[in-house]
Amino acid sequence: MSNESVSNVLAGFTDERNPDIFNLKARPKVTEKKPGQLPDNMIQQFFEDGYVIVKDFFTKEELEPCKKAIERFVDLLAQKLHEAGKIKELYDEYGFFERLTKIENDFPGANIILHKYGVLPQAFKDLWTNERLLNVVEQLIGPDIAGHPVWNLRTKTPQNEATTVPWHQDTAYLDRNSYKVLQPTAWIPLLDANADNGCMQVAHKGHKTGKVARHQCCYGKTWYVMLEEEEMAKTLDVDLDKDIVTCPVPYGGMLLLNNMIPHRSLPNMSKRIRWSLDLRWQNPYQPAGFYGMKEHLLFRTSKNPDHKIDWTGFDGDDRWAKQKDSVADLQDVLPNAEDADFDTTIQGPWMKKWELVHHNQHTTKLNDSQQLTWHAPTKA
Ligand SMILES: O=C(O)CCC(=O)C(=O)O
Repeated sequence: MSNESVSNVLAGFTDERNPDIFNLKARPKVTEKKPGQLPDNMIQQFFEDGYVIVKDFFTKEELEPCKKAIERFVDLLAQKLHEAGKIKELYDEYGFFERLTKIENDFPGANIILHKYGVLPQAFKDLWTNERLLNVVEQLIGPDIAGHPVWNLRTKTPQNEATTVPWHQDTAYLDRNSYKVLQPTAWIPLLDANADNGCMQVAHKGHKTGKVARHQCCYGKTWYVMLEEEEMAKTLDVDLDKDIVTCPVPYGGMLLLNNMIPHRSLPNMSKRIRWSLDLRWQNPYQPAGFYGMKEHLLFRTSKNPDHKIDWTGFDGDDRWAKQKDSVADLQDVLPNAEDADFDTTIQGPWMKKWELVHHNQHTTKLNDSQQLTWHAPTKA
């Protein structure tokens, strides 16, 4: 590799320090206490430690519609795979925590198709823009709030490498413009998440330097970037013996994460699917850092308390297809790739940003021009 291409690959690493943006100094002044808002010590913990676990935040009525929407997605996926002869049965006698695993046994990678489905049902929108939740986000970034284009449904089927996310800083997936922007995440499990079923771990205070460490791609047989523990210790001053914190989150709770904090998810060693959503926000007047592929969406503005969210553009903008197009010049098109509806690979610009140290089915298709989405069958 030439020196120039090496430096291009490593362009995401930065020695610049941006601690003020992510630490206590960034904390907005909130004068009026609003429903749902967290006590001061928890907001302080978010900035000081880089994360905070919030228990008992959501009601059953706020979370159950998300589970129902996911059940519907799984059903549509089962029908589609069954119609195509890819799975033996519909497995409709299995419930929310088991059915996708059964489907996955017949068609490995089914969970990936669902992960990248990219459709935001009303229930997810309602959760993302929940009044009380936005009141908390206001405590972190102030009264002007946009939804970040990167949101995820995690389809964490048991003992599956594809759903075990290695150490990373969220900024590693984005372009350098995001390095200057506080983009908090709410990680919301749809069951009691614990070490056995693959909850999250964080590196306590690992955001404090304000640096983005050198990541690599891709982890094992996945599309994920990865941050070596040695690099985390060297660049982000993480003490691997003391700073790693396991974060169980009960159903109804959430884990709030700073976008600079190194985190990972543990393997799911249980028999149930560990479903979760991760949703992000930021100031609407700052860049999303998503390579210009998709912009954020205004949720709240201090200029207009009656602002109505307009989802039209956001809904129509398929980020998974754009991610793939953005890296389409890297290799020749692969001939005879499988039906696009059942493509179980993922590509994205982060694969060009970091050094590619492992090649797998995701990286070899960096240039495949197939569509990324599968289309739900219309059902009477
Ligand atoms: O849910 C997971 O397993 C990983 C989530 C994650 O890494 C993230 O939200 O950045």
